[in-house]
Amino acid sequence: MTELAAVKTALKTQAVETPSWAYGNSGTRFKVFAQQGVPRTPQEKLADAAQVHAVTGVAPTVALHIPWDRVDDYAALAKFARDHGVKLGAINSNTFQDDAYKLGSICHPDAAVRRKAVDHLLECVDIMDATGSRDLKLWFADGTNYPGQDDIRARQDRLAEGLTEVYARLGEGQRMLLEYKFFEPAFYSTDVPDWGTAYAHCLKLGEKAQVVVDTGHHAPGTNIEFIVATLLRENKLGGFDFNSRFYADDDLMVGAADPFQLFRIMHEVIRGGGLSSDVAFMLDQCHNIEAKIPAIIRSVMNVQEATAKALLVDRDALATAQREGDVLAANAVLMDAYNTDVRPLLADLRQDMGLDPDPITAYHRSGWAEKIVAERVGGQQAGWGA
Ligand code: PSV
Ligand code: MN
Ligand code: MN
Repeated sequence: MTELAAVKTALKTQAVETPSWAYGNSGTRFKVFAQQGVPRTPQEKLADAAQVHAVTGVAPTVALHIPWDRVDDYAALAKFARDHGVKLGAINSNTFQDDAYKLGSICHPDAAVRRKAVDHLLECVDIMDATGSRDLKLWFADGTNYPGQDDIRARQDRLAEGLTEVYARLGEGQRMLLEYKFFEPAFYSTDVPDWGTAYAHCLKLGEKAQVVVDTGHHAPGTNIEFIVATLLRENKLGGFDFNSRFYADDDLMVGAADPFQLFRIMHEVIRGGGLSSDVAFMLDQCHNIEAKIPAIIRSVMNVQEATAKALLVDRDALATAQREGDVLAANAVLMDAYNTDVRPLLADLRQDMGLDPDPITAYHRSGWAEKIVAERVGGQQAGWGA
């Protein structure tokens, strides 16, 4: 196999999961700009996600968020997805939108609130059983706003206790993915603020507990690829929530703010096991001012471009330069790959897969955007920015 053929083969195995909430209306705490044609039901979100998969060929699963995507029959929803050519992916829990969670959820000082939160997480595992989903994705908004507000060490004990109960409920082949975020909505202390805290909990819990790296959840200047390399080395990287940020948790299209960072991350993924490992490539984005489906298509393409460039790194030349201590040559090997225009390669790949080489144009040509504007009135808010 030629080198390019090998790169294409690898790219065909990549799967990018899109989030149901990215299809709905979203905004900031200042304003939600409603768009026409956005989905009103989980089924309509899946139908939109199916369009993204239809034109990219690499977005076969959709993450759900409970209760935003609550339905009576999850097995039926999974069948609906399959009938539309996609599958249900990670189940995202929500322990942040109820009044009861003002002082936290799983770390709350009151045992009754902790019970409510853990029961919700257990319900999410029930849903996974019905949908056939592998991953339970946990992000906790828990933390404190003022020094002394609560005992930050006791909160870690409560976190461990709750996670242990949920971990015990996981079935064969199911995983718990623990996401960290350094601040917000809590401003003084956050209960899972960084990869070290997430890693420590996952390590104690066992093999089925893995860390999720949301690319928007770090302080400016953080070397995210180092975290990725370390977690992969420890076999503890469960997946990514991809998005990009200029300032904080902006949830912009992945690769928009810093495509070079995305390349460096993908380089470490390839270095650490490649695309066939159990790392879930998920998007976690909100499209506040741009059209949603094209933005998600663009995001999937951005992930593919960064991946293609990472696959093009001349690993032998890099290893030689590194061994010889040739700093400039080593850096040049990486930059050569990064500076390669991989768009023709990806266009070829899509043609090989029986797709239009240009997914965005193909989507616009499909007439889907006009159809949903005509058919859907009163679209749903994703849950954010109310
Ligand atoms: C909040 O920061 C957040 O963006 C987390 O990244 C979660 O993954 C997501 O919401 C969905 O709950
Ligand atoms: Mn996230
Ligand atoms: Mn986030």
